[in-house]
Amino acid sequence: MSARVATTCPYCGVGCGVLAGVDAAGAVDVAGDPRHPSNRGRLCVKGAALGETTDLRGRLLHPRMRGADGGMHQASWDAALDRVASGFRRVVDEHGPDAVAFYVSGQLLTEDYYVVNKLAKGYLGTANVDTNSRLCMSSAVAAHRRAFGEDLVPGCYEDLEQAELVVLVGSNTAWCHPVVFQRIVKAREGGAKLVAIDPRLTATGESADLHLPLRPGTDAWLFNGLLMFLFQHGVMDVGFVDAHTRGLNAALAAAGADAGDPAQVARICGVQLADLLAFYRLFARHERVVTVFSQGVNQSSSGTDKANAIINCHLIAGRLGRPGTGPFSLTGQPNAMGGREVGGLANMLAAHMELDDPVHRAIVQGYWSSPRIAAKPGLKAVALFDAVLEGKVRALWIMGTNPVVSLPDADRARRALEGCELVVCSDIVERTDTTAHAHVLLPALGWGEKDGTVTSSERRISRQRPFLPAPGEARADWSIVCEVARRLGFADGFRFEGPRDIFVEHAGLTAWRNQAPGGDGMPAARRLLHLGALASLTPAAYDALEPVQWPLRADGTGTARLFADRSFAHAAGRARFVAVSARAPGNAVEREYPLALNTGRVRDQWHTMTRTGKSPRLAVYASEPFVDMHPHDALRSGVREGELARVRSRWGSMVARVRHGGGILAGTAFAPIHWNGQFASDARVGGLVNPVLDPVSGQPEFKHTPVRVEPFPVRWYGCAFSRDDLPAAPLDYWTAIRGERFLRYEIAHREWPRDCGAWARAWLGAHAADADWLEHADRDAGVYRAVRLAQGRIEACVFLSARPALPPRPWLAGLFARDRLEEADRAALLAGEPPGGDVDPGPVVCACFGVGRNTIREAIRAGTLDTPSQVTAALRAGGNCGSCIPELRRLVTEAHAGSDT
Ligand SMILES: Nc1nc2c(c(=O)[nH]1)N[C@H]1C(S)=C(S)[C@@H](COP(=O)(O)OP(=O)(O)OC[C@H]3O[C@@H](n4cnc5c(=O)[nH]c(N)nc54)[C@H](O)[C@@H]3O)O[C@H]1N2
Ligand SMILES: Nc1nc2c(c(=O)[nH]1)N[C@H]1C(S)=C(S)[C@@H](COP(=O)(O)OP(=O)(O)OC[C@H]3O[C@@H](n4cnc5c(=O)[nH]c(N)nc54)[C@H](O)[C@@H]3O)O[C@H]1N2
Ligand code: SF4
Ligand SMILES: [Mo]
Repeated sequence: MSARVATTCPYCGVGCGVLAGVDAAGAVDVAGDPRHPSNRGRLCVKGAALGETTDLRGRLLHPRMRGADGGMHQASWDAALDRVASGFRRVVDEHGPDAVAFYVSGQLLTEDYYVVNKLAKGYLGTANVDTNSRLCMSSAVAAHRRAFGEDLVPGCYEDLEQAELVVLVGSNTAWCHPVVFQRIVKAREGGAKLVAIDPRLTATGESADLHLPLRPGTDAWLFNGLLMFLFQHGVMDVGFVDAHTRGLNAALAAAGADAGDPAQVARICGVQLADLLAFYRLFARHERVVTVFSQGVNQSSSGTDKANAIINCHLIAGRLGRPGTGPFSLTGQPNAMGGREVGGLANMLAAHMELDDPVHRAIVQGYWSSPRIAAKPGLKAVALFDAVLEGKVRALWIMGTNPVVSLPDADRARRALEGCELVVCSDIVERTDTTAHAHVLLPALGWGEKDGTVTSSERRISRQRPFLPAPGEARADWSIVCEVARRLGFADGFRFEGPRDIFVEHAGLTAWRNQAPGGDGMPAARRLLHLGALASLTPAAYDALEPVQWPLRADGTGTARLFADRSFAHAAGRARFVAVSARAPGNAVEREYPLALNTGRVRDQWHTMTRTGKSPRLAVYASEPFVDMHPHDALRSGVREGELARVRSRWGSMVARVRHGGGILAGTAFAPIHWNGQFASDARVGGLVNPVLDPVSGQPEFKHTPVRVEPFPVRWYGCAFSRDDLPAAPLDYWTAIRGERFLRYEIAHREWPRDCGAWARAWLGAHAADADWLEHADRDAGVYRAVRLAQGRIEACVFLSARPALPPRPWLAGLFARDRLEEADRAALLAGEPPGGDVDPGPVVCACFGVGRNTIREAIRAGTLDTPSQVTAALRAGGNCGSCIPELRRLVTEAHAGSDT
């Protein structure tokens, strides 16, 4: 085992420290870093499975370029970089700098982000640099700037442990920020109260003391109502409001217009008045309150207003800047914050300076000594792709994001790329729905190979350090950008030898003419973002950098909480209340599209699955795209649980498996964001999402699209397992996901194959010389089963049935672990059910130890277990990352409810 390197998890914004290394057999081994303050040794299941995602299968290892024949061919770095540089140069010369654009990602490192932003804004002279953070955090950014004068997250994770009340708004923390959630759960065990505000009853809501299943999009009424309630009940820090804020009266007037009466608010939000008042009273009664919010707030056409409505409630009560208090925007991506710090958004400059402020522009341009500086905001993500479609942007460089999957109205985004003159993609994976449209593909270093820094939700800068060699010809994102900058004639601004050189330049800019307290008093622009103490880091000190929260003091120590001094970044140092007029989502449901589609995440996948899709452990929890519906809506739509359905909006459609049990309100539906053309026939939810935007932030309304659900009639359903990838088959429905020793396919088709046997043999490759083929066909009963063996070992199997009932997949998966199948197994396979003694463990609940739902139910029943921790003691389930503890709790509760009746 090589020495383990301390690095940071590349997934969510919690920013957990990871110790990673390579063992003697070459396998990557990861563990939580007990010294890292964000996680103290814990990892969620995604972090724990990182070692299963670093292999080179599917990696982009060499530059590739589209040739005259339309195909992609391997190219040298020189040729690829020249093509990018000459393409950008030509477009700028002919059409001006705003005809080129960069679309980047909160998964880039701060150093990568910094050089892209510098190249675009300081050298090419365009602010057309936007990022997937537009889809993620931009409403929170805008709300922070309106309230505090700068994009500042006031608190830290410790506040969650010190709070008496934690309110989670539009945040499925249990699944999306699991390690932070573990800290919240611990606080709750210590007596803190937990309220979840989410139209769905998620694993997060199930762990809460109170769940408010509000009507989608109505948060602004709820928090305007809370503001009025606090004011009416005298829950106000008068001294603070008078001395340190502005705008309360206007905010009260706006809130009072339609949220002055809790009964009316309860009606609008669709919640019980008693529950609403219970929440308001909890908030009023507890001094130490943290309100955590994420995409249920941000991804809305009133996202910025919703966030400000939340912040208003903290301002009136003076609850921020002190331990256990504050509004807390949880960031999604590992470096959403770092990107914001370097100004990687089309409407910002760098180091928290504003594009539209001439003083700020002069400061940045002076520091860079750059030939120019963009003077007007660039295009925000959705508008950027519109401009590509309209031919206004002619060269686009996409880095570390997969917009053909993740943008709203994603089919339109795809059309935009199809018609674009020059599409450059830097990625780690060769085949994605986006790279399919590239003219130049540039291989980037991935996690474990790349080197730099990221900033977590609590403003904590941590190092990502390499522990794997650079594969193939892959290069760091920052160095690719610098190479292109040099070829564009900008060598002077991009002479960086390594990420440390970039980091110190960035840190220097944060301090440059920054009149923060303790500054040098020169005429300047005051920003709280201050990393001056890191601006002279030596290479060795950069390598050894310990996690630290900005702003940094001169001695290099960090700051856990902002605003302890009650001083804000607005002129005059006052925070601002924002007058919020609540409004409904951009598109209302209507007769033709009667359901509001909500989209979001599942526990064990990350975004478009290019990495988590490789991990067998992460595949078991949710292995197929689905649409969660209320049973009444399913009945009305003519679809049934377990069958397939088409979900259709005015923008597009997808096909997914119907599910119940997602804790969903009647009139709404939920679909995960993860599946795409690489993993399923037709399950890219972005294709249906309405391109409605928040007018302030430009963030899309991903959580509310009017849709209808239609039956997707098929003649047969099937599943197949195979050790080797099976060739693409012309099926009406397929999904593919990787297991431990196999690929698993779920399939369905409108017609029975004319000759099932011939079809199955061809698909599973049964013509192979040593193939040993077993089959059972009963056309009248509508079943067909076949197994391919080699030397007694199962190689592949397929099951077709007129009904969606097929053999338990965990049983089939287990057979692939054996070297030989017994006679009983063969017979069972042909019978389509496990041999008598085998109990179906059920769908996997604990992915770390592979424990199934049936196994857990049985253990609860047999052992009369009462708590999740007893289940853990009995079965280990829940004992590692803890991601499944909410589900264990539900199984215990269910079992007890069942035994009472
Ligand atoms: N497992 C996993 N974890 C992740 C990610 C991942 O892909 N997978 N991605 C990371 C990223 S980039 C992000 S941004 C975060 C996102 O983290 P979250 O924001 O927690 O995740 P989402 O599932 O997008 O949505 C959160 C919740 O908002 C609710 N919601 C929908 N509409 C409304 C509404 O009108 N009001 C309220 N109050 N709630 C509403 C949804 O029902 C959903 O449960 O997760 C990060 N962590
Ligand atoms: N309907 C709907 N859509 C959504 C959302 C939603 O809730 N609903 N959420 C939105 C949010 S919050 C987000 S953050 C986005 C996420 O959406 P995306 O950013 O599109 O999703 P990812 O799969 O994370 O894409 C990252 C890409 O970068 C590649 N990559 C990984 N590491 C590196 C690297 O080091 N360098 C480079 N160059 N490439 C790398 C990966 O292979 C992958 O192709 O989706 C948004 N879209
Ligand atoms: S909570 Fe999980 S995904 Fe997020 S940083 Fe920690 S280990 Fe990674
Ligand atoms: Mo995100």
